[in-house]
Amino acid sequence: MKRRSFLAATGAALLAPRVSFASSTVLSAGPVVAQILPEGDGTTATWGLNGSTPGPALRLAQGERAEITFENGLMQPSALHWHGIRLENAMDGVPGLTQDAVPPGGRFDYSFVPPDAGTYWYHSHNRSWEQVARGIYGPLIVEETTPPDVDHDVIVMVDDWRLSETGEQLGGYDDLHDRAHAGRMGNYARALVDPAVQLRQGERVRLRLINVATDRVFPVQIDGIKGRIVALDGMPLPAPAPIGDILLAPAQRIDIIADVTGAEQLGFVFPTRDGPYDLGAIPVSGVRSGPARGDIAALPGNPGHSLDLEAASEVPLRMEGGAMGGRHSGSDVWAFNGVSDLLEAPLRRFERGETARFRLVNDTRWAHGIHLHGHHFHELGPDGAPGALRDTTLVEPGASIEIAAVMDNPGKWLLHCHMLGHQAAGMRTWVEVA
Ligand SMILES: [Cu+2]
Repeated sequence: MKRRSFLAATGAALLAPRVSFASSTVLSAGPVVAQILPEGDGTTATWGLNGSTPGPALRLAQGERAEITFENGLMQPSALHWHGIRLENAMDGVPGLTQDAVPPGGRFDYSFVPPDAGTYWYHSHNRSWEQVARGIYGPLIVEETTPPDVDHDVIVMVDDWRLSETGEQLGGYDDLHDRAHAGRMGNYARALVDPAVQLRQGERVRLRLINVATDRVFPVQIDGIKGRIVALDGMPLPAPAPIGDILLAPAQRIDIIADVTGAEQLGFVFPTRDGPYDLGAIPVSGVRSGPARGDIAALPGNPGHSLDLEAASEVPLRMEGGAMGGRHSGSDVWAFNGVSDLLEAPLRRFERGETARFRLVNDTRWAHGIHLHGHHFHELGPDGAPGALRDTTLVEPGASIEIAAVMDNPGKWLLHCHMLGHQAAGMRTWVEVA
């Protein structure tokens, strides 16, 4: 971390995703110029969608088909993945597994029905460690049929970039040293919020936090609110939970519903070893009038996650390699169960509807955020009881965790580390559902 970049962060203008309420839309990837550093400190020539990075916020209706045409105006092949959506396999956007990469100048028509309401995101899944770092991503919101009673619904994307003093992207996307450690870290971080959002004290707000960074695990502290966590990775909690210490692995999301208590701002802070780092803030002015609202209720649940843990198939998944991990095989410094990258055969084939119990063992010195495509899984507690539903789980160095999923979505699904540098260096495999 460059101290000066940290100090320079205060008071930056926030980038905003524009909103597209659409069942049919075009996402066009290409070069963009972004104001990532504070206004006046230089712009960043990078990549984005429809002229900006992040790309537009897509708001879809639960259970209704969305048609999204992807146009690739980049100089390298690309494809879009709809992270956390339990969709048809052919629409999952994984080159080499579910589709061919879209060549420069090419297009691909995505069409899917999102079964679950919640907070998701879309991002490139080709050379993702570079394309996501450069800005090929955006928020994907699936609206509840009856949304919760809030005054504001605010998307908050946390990201980091590796920038020069004048805003140029510093590259190094393929750096093997970064990959063998925690991944490629930026030296400048922001919480991206639509700058048009204005809050009043006492208003109720829904915050949809999304970690869109390629490799960084973000602890986030939110000042000026009192509320509850209502969903993780898009999936509602059965009962709202205290906010506590928020930790977001790459690709994870947290939905919070809270009342604004700050008189001047709602602030996002990244606690670091060097002290608190200001990620940005939403201004607060004035006070809401009217009667106080009631307790924060749970969001309506999403359909179908009945585990059969008794009959579950056990799948060991041991994370291996990395710096100080004793495994070096060319550019493949990471592995699952001794194997780097995808083999011809899947790690495991499941009957449709079978419950799978993955035993994740992190035998490395680094944290990994493990993501299963096409399904959500329950994190199992130490007693084996199913906990929260997630699509990405953070496994700390030396830790073990069991996750269990109903493998009910037919097709070929990637299972990988969402530290995108780790994925690029071998930490990925796939499973198949008949
Ligand atoms: Cu990893």
